[in-house]
Amino acid sequence: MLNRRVSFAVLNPATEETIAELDQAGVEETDAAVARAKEAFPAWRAVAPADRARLLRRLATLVEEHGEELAGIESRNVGKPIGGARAEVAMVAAVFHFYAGAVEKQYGETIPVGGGIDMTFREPLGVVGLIVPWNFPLNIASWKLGPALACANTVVLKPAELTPLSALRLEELILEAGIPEGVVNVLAGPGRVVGQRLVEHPDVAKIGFTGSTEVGRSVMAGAAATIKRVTLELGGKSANVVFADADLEKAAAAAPYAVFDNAGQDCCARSRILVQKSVHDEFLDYLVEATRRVKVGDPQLEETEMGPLISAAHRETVASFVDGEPLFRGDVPEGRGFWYPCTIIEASNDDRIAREEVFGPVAAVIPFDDEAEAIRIANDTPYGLSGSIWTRDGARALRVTRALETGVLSINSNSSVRPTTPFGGFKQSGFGRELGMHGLAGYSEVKNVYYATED
Ligand code: TXE
Repeated sequence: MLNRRVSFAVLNPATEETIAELDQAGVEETDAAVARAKEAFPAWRAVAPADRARLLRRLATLVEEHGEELAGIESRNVGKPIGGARAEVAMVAAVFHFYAGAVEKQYGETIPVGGGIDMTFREPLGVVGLIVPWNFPLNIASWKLGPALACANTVVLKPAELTPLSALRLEELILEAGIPEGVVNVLAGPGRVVGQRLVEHPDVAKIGFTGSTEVGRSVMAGAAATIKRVTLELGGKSANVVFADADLEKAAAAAPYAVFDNAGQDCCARSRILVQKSVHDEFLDYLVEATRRVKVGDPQLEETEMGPLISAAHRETVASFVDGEPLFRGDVPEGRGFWYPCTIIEASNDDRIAREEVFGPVAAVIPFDDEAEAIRIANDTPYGLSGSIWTRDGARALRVTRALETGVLSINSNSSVRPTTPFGGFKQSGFGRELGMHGLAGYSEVKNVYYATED
């Protein structure tokens, strides 16, 4: 049989132009990448912690030095506003800085036992497969790469087919930083080929996955055959709970950005806005006004706050959630690009719009009577990733915080993600934690050692 090169086009979703043509990796390339990572593992694991920290620090600095270039790639490939892309690249550097610092702080324990000394070590897993989505390509890659490398694993990284460019550039910077060849291998190829092969491969010890709950399920099922470790960061349908005693103007000014940032293609999107009935109309007025001000347009302009969706197919999916006349529909640029307007819909928590992850700029506003009902509605979802509570009552904030079934919460804020704090889901939003010191636990194994000291 002839060996045929298969290539695929990478688009700019704001212009629909092809910005790259890449060779598509298949099973053979995946096996070769895993073999390279396996070969590189013993030497990488033997690098002294201080030296590994220095290499990660150098990578963080290179990301900073190439910040403008990387932000440009991400903006063109994902359709992200350039300002947001810059902030994301700054976070990538911060994540590598954090994990550079963490390399030498993974202490073991000594545990009191009779007859000897008991101690624990943190050991690397070996080759890990990292599968990342298209919404925050470089950012989410760094959340997995940072701890994986800090714990001395080697890596095969598979970016999403739609957005492989920033990861391919990062691979070059990784080599430039002095991280040895074979330690990180980036493969651009389809999920059901490259991703699935990584999941099945007997030499891959763990899969770090971010993506849809549906594919997450198949990753988990596929991992069972080789008892692979998995970390799954999946979809969300998070609640933004606004109580009558909140600073309504502040809550309404923030709410659009909790749904429409990244054109709603954000697993943390607070796409169910729960509003207490006594302030419902007042809040909606503020919300519509604030949403009207969201600047949608050319991602290359500094002032732009929202760009297009990732693809024509995804726009169709998003549109399928909206029937009838919404409460509010914003404007989008005319002409080419996969645009979809900011949309606000009044809904009940039983409606499809409130049950499924839309992954687009569509917010569902749902009224509630009191605290108990707010908690019941917020938890009435298979997901549990993020959420916000808006109230001036501190005791209520803490009561509701404890009652909500979600991995990440913010009080009087939209903020979910920081390099230093744990991130991950409850329920069908996945399991395992990324970022902060918690992120390290997913990339190492605890070894317990007993040393007999008595004859
Ligand atoms: O995700 P997929 P898609 C949600 C969001 C979105 C929907 C579909 O609701 O609309 O998922 O997006 C790889 N074995 N999220 O289709 O398919 C794939 O190549 C192994 C939420 O892009 O889950 C890509 O690299 N890997 C989310 C990655 O999995 C496979 C982010 C994610 O793609 C595979 C993205 C397979 N069988 C989408 N099939 C979040 N939590 O942020 C695909 N992949």
